Amino acid sequence: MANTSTYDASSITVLEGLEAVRKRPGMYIGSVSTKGLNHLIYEIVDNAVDEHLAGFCSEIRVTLEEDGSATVTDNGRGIPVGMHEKGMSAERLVFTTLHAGGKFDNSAYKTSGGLHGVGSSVVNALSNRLTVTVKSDGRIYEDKYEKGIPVLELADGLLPVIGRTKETGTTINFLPDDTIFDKTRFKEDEVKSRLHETAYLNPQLTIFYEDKRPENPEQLTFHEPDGIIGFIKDLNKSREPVSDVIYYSGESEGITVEVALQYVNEFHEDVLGFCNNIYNSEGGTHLTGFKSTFTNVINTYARELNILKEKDANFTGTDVRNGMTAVVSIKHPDPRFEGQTKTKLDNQDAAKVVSKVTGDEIVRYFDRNLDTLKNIIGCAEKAAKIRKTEEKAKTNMLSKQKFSFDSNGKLANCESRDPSKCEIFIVEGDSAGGSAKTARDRNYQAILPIRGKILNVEKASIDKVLANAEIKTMINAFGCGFSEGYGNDFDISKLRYDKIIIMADADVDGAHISNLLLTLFYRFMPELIYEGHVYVAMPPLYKAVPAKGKEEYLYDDKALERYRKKHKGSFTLQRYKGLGEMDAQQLWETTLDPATRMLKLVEIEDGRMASEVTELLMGADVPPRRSFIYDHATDAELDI
Ligand code: TSJ
Repeated sequence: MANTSTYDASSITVLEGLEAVRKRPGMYIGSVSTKGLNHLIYEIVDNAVDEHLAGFCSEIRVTLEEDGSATVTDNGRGIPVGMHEKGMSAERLVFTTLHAGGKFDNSAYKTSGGLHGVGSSVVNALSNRLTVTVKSDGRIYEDKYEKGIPVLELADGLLPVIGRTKETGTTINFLPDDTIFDKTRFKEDEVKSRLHETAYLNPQLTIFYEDKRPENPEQLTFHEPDGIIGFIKDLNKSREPVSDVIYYSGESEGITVEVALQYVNEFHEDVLGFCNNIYNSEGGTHLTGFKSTFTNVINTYARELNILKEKDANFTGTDVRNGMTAVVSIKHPDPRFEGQTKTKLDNQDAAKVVSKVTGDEIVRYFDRNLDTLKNIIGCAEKAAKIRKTEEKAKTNMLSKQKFSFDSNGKLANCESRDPSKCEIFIVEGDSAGGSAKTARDRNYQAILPIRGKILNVEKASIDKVLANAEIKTMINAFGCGFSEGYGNDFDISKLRYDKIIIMADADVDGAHISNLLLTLFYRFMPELIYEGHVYVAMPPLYKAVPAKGKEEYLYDDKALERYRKKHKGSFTLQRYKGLGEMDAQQLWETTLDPATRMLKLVEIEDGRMASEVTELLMGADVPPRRSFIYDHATDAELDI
């Protein structure tokens, strides 16, 4: 070895760190599904956003390359390439040590927003190859890694210079390790919506996105000078507004606060918290500060306006936020996080400051916009009325014993009582339900046919939801109860089926049914989704039977196109119009048999953008009436 320092103590720690990441990747990036894969890109991009926050970078480029790799470029100062302690360049430290932070953190903001924000070394460890290109001091430097290990031997720890330039910046190109990830194809829709969100949170930043992969080449620019106001408008674009977008900002104790909010005509709230541009999925002190002050302000006004009479109780926080979409974004010099996934902001001063800014600014706004205030109080009144009905309905129900177990409706249950082996198919339509009952393996597969369009739970109050026979049967069959804003009776440990599989046609109606069911689960049984129990079956569109060779199921028109290109000889093509038209044998092969079927695992993404992505699940062109679940449903995990 030319360089003896290769074997010193620091490189041993490096290898141990890499090994830990490769052994338990989920600990560092959440999962090895598509969600975890996309996370690699965000992990890298966040570094460039840091450089933007530090004031040195105005443009970021993200390219999904033809060879399956991703490239991220910024026009910042360039990662320092100079020699650091123990004969390692600063750049190598960034890419080989876990939690490389501190000295290389941009002083103003620590953005690492949780367990998963652990940085570039994790991406490096999980990549077959990774190339770093740094432009600084007139030179272009390059360094290369394979599975996290440096491939270049450096003389005196100095990076090779591969060219000259007047520009500065950093470029990372990496190819995810296919022995670690289930699938290594980045999902463009998620990447795009995350980048778009980053643009909303950083109104001075421009993000160029390019997909060079042959399936659907695309170039987009995300630049959102209206910031979180634009974010709110986008989140609400398929909802009916009840107010303008309200925006305020302020600063105190070195913490800056920005809030944008709007009311829409729906029975739910959507309040998102960000700290230093990182989404806090578990919320935290910034949100509690915002919520408590907002509730107090509205109650005070409601009494002043005599909408709440002396004898009336205050509106609850949930009442006040009925219909609210809000983004609370703060910048904090030293954020701390707690909670299961370390995404819950814990700084008490954040609550205080957000509360103060909200108190000052929202009162100023409402004093000048009385009509908006009255509309908002109207939303709270509606919510309070429903809450009171629900409370009554719930007490009644509890006394009547919530669900009788004889009323299992049309459920054809399975024989096994071992939940880890059992599956339940929720099947649209009686005829498909009938075939499914014949086709299934009754030992472990249960079938629950549902008819037509179930209730749209987004718009209905809980007593209506629970009066719906099909919903009742479902809740009853799953065995865990349900949860709602007022009290949580959901117990996932009682779940009777490991997999809950939605089975609907691959058309617009089917997509609608899936959407309604997912909305139901998301609202009343979200843990089912969070814990990875909910799937959507992907019935094939075609079966191709070649003159010789094996028949093949094709799941969409693109697959058919590929098949036509690949198979020169003659073949017959069978088209499935719907689940109802398949006989039991076909249904078994295409949709029920674990050996041949295709399932999509429904995941909730950290992303929360209502993007144009409504066709993710079914490939159908469905209007975006309620798109959040589809946005969150990542692509198929082939279940074989
Ligand atoms: F572009 C990118 F996303 F691929 C990317 C950019 C990926 C990674 C891992 C890092 C970066 C990056 C880092 N862009 N800019 C920087 N800046 C620094 O690391 C830097 C530069 C100069 C100084 C200084 O004090 O002079 C300090 C820092 C932290």
